[in-house]
Amino acid sequence: MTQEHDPGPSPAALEAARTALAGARRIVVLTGAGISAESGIATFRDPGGLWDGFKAEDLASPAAFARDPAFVWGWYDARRVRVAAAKPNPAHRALAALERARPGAFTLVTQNVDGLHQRAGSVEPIELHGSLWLLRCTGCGSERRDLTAPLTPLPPACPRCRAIERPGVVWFGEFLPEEAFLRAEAAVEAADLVLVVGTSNLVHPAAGLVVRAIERDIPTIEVNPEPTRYAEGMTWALAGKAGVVLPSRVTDG
Ligand code: BV8
Ligand code: ZN
Repeated sequence: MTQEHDPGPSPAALEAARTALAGARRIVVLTGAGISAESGIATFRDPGGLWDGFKAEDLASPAAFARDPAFVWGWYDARRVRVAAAKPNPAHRALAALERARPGAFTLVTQNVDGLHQRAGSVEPIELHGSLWLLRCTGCGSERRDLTAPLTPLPPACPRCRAIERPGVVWFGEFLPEEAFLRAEAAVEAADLVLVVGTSNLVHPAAGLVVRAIERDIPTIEVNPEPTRYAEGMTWALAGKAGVVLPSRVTDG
């Protein structure tokens, strides 16, 4: 595939990407924290990101939780409060509109745990890293959705066995939910176009889905203000904010 890298999303690249999207029959979209940035939700690795001042292992790991569940829960609860007060932005809405416009031709895979895709109208996106809104019991393993923010008491206690519950997210060193990851892999294998929005492509195995799309030599589009490590391999690396580029002409959402 030819590679078009534009200084900002040039009209030609936007138009070409939009035409490719319009003609695609099996679209896979992979999103990361950047798609929620314009909803005011800090990303992970941009300056001022969620993990500023902390190493990821300090917060998003089983060891950290075992060491100090209240500390780790404090961070997750603060994120729940911030996301509950946030709204989906035009990027989330553009993807939900594209999904409605292309029934059966569209799969959304997200690394995000904020649930903003669902609040924008996306139906059951594949959540590779779980959800802020899921609680899992450390005792009996039961899971429940809970939308209250802030949570009290913290850490929450399992309604069934009273053991403390953990956030229903995937921590570093933990396996991704197998069914979700297999579905995401299968979707990328069958895709005839992959759109990657707002991820630094640093976290595996999610980033491996992008590598696979590039290996398959199908049209690939990246939407990110900064070129990522895989920008060179993209058919179109559209430099811009998701909330500006996606609704504009890429998805005519
Ligand atoms: C595992 C949930 C098997 C919790 C998260 C292979 C190679 C290298 C490393 C590994 C590997 N295999 C495993 C590893 C280790 C590790 C890993 O990948 N580490 C990295 C850091 C090197 N992976 C794991 O541990 C995974 N598990 O592999 O299990 C195993 C099991 C046992 C023993 C060994 C192996 C589990 C990974 C999941 C971790 N959980 N989150 C929570 O959210 O608290 S990851 C976390 O990072 C989030 O889910 C987030 O989505 C994800 C990725 O970050 P991004 O979404 O990309 O966000 P980031 O801030 O990095 O980037 C934002 C981007 O947006 C930037 O590019 C920016 O330019 C852009 N942007 C900014 N504004 C905008 C924008 N874009 C568009 N518009 C804007 N306005
Ligand atoms: Zn329990």
